[in-house]
Amino acid sequence: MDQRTTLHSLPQAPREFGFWLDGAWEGGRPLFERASPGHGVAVTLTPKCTVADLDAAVAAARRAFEDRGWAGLSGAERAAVLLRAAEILRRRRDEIAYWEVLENGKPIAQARGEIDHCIACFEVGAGAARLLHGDSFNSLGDGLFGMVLREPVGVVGLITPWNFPFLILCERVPFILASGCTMVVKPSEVTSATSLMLGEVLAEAGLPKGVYNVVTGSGRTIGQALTEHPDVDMLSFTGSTGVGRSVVHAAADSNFKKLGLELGGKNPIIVFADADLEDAADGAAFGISFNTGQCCVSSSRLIVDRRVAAEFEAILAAKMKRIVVGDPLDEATQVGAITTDAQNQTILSYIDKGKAEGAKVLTGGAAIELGRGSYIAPTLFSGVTPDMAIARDEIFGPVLSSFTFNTTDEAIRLANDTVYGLAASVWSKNIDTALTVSRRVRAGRFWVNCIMAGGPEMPLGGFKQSGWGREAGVYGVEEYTQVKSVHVEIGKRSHWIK
Ligand code: TXE
Repeated sequence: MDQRTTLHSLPQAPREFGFWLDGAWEGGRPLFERASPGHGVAVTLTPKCTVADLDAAVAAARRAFEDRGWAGLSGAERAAVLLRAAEILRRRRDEIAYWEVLENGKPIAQARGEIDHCIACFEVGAGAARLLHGDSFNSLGDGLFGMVLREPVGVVGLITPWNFPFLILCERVPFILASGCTMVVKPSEVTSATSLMLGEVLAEAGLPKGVYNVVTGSGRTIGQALTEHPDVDMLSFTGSTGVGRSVVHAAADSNFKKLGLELGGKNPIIVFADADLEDAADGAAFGISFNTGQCCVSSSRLIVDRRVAAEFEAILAAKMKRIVVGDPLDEATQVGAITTDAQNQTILSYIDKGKAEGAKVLTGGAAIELGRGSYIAPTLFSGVTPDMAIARDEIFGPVLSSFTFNTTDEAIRLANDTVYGLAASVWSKNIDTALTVSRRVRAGRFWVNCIMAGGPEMPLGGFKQSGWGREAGVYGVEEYTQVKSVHVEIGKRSHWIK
């Protein structure tokens, strides 16, 4: 069997992983078996680590930070490691995409595209490592000179979710490394394989031992212990708003570690009558169906100009019906499986709630039976009112709720009528409308006549209850630094004691 065939069929037996500690694999722990959400077949076995394993990983990261073997390198030397990692990822792209698909259920073609994005993250991180700098104050008078230094914050804990296991990891790791920090990663227990594989990639790229460690296990044990750990200087958490809140409490109750949080979203897509309706409908269909709607930036609230609402919903429903839902290992699949049974139940229960609250299903509205795995048809609800559960809660599935507006002010008010502020999109050919809406809707990422566009140069993160801080790009590297003011007296001191 050639590699292409192998990477399009299920493995003969689940692949067993160790965890990644101080630059090497560690084994001998009880194992967690993960079944492919698209097929219901066991695909991986990953260790159920103990809190003692976590302590060992934090100690390794601490040692690697304090010995200056990474933080003490020049930006150019760190960049060289990151660029080598990008090259290795390019070589191992199809293999990493394959394991991502098996654990997550996303389509294989999409997964390969995501790995390409991850490679770009390492390249941008390399550039940022060389450009990271502080500031100076030449304005303090002839007797004093001020420098503002950026120093790596230290040991970082990184907790990631299951929806984009490798992409969310790579939107953080290269930037954490660029800053000179070391880290302990705790991936979601159901999608740990590719975070573990990155350990091998980084070792081959020449990253010193102990700089990148991965400890696998449940959120309640390993995740919680990482958030409470007194020797972790900063924690970056991506996941649900509820756990995000507990992370804030844990940080306060332990050592006030610095936090970066990327939490939920209920993101608006606003379509004006003067938009290219075909383009906007394609964007709306993509925005809610990509990754089965299991995206923090999914555009799940359609806010459409009343004058074109019926026409637009009809175009959109027709497009959503044509989305190819199917086996994640099939090249033609556009939307794969729902990643966990719990998430599948959550989405179906919201679809039931939407129907019970009186919203009208224009397309979808049910599970798709493919004989194995969990699949849900991209769903469009019309006639949604702002008080309905499907209008307010993050469903995290392919379920789009449609509202209408009469004026630009009303569109902005509806867009902001949420506790979240992660992303938003506006579709209009009028520059005044597009810019006014972009400036007044409170969201960390904004798209004008496009959706989910961009690259790792651009920062990402949320307003309001969608989180704290920014990841990626130069902003992302700065997030993992502390700022220090250095004051230098020039010449003879003016004495206090006369
Ligand atoms: O997330 P959790 P879940 C949202 C989405 C989804 C819901 C639940 O609405 O339906 O969250 O998903 C670790 N201390 N998002 O339950 O539990 C856990 O092991 C420390 C949005 O999977 O927040 C995993 O590694 N860590 C989101 C990570 O936290 C803990 C992406 C996320 O899991 C922990 C995912 C604890 N007490 C879900 N409990 C986005 N913004 O993209 C769990 N974890």
